[in-house]
Amino acid sequence: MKTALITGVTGQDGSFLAELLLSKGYDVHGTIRRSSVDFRERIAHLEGRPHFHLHYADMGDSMSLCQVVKNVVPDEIYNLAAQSHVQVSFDSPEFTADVDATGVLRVLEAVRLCGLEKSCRIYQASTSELYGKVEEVPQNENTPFHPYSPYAVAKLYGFWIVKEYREAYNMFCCSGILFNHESERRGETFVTRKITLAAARIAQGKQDKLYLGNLSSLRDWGYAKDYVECMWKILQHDQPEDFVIATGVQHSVREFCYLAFKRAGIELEFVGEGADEKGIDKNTGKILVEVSPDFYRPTDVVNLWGDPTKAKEKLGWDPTKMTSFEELVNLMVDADMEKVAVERVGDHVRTNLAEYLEKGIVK
Ligand code: NAP
Ligand code: G4F
Repeated sequence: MKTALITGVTGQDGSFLAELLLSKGYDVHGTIRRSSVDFRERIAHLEGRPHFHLHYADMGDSMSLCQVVKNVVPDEIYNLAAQSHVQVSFDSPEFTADVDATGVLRVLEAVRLCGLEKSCRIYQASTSELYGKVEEVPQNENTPFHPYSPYAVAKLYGFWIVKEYREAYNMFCCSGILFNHESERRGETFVTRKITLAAARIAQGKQDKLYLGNLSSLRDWGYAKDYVECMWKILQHDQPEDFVIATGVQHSVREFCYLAFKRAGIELEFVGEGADEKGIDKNTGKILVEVSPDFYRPTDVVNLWGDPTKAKEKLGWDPTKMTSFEELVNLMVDADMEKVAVERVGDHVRTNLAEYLEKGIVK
């Protein structure tokens, strides 16, 4: 039985990866942070299961990381923990650097200090945000990086320190340069989930309007459950190498929005341009989507499009066999329609969140 350690197991990807590794017969250990709220929504169904264990550790705390690596003695580490929100990284740049850049170094050093550098394979959750202000489309492993946010700059350090430890110490450590991947478990302030939740709430009369930022931004969106399989494959490969994982297909935020509302039973028509653009309900003429500059970023990455040829050739990644864009939108909307249906009007946490999202108080 192999032993895996997942940092960030409570996150979207961590929860799917834990399920995958358990299904493959791994002993799975995950790190969690102390929180005043004990309910860990995405992994609640796994807690208490045999071969699933949780440990306290923080990416900002070397000692906690060393301790967990020493106690678990993992064969594989999946370093997923991060402050993962690009817009938040402009508000908390130092925290983001500490967790997303120095945190990676702390994990690598913990492995070395525990004497596991020959036996433990490490996956680093790298990102298409490294391409940032893109220098070519589509982007592959040879495309130059041009990070365009504090998040991306921090992740760039993570990418290079992993490469450095691979070359300097011959460690099996690799980066997956993953393009955006979403799911029904996606954090509620990422654009896709914000849209699917709002579409569900508006369709059910629980929200009036959705405010978004740049509707023309382009992303290569896939399904998170498909992508965690690639994380595992990267560590099973015979050589430690970095891989781009993407679908190879690009869509705009506007397109995502159109399809999500359609699935919720509302056909939108977009009129106007830039900050004046609006999404209007074709049936009622009501304005349901508006642009709010509150959601513009100081620098925005607007043209991500991945070329996963290397992963196709070496890992057998076949995006045509994976969840399509339309299927992804539909499964997210369907899950949120169910979730919203049982939201109580008197549930003040939920109600406030919807209101805050709508007014742009929370991004
Ligand atoms: P996510 O849902 O935001 O999960 C992030 C995880 O990191 C959570 O478990 C979070 O714990 C944990 N974390 C944050 N700060 C921490 C700290 N100081 N110490 C310990 N744990 C901490 O992110 P995701 O979408 O699953 O993404 C997983 C990884 O892939 C991230 O590194 C992200 O940057 C990267 N990535 C994501 C995508 C994507 O499209 N999803 C694409 C490329 C790369 P709490 O639950 O306690 O907050
Ligand atoms: O959903 P987003 O916040 O994701 P973003 O910035 O692409 O980052 C995600 O994917 C990265 C991989 O490329 C990960 F590394 C990262 O951890 C994270 O998972 O924004 C997508 C696009 C942006 O261009 C943003 O400007 O949507 C645009 N957008 C338009 N309106 C909005 C909004 N984004 C958010 N979050 N909220 C809006 O209202």
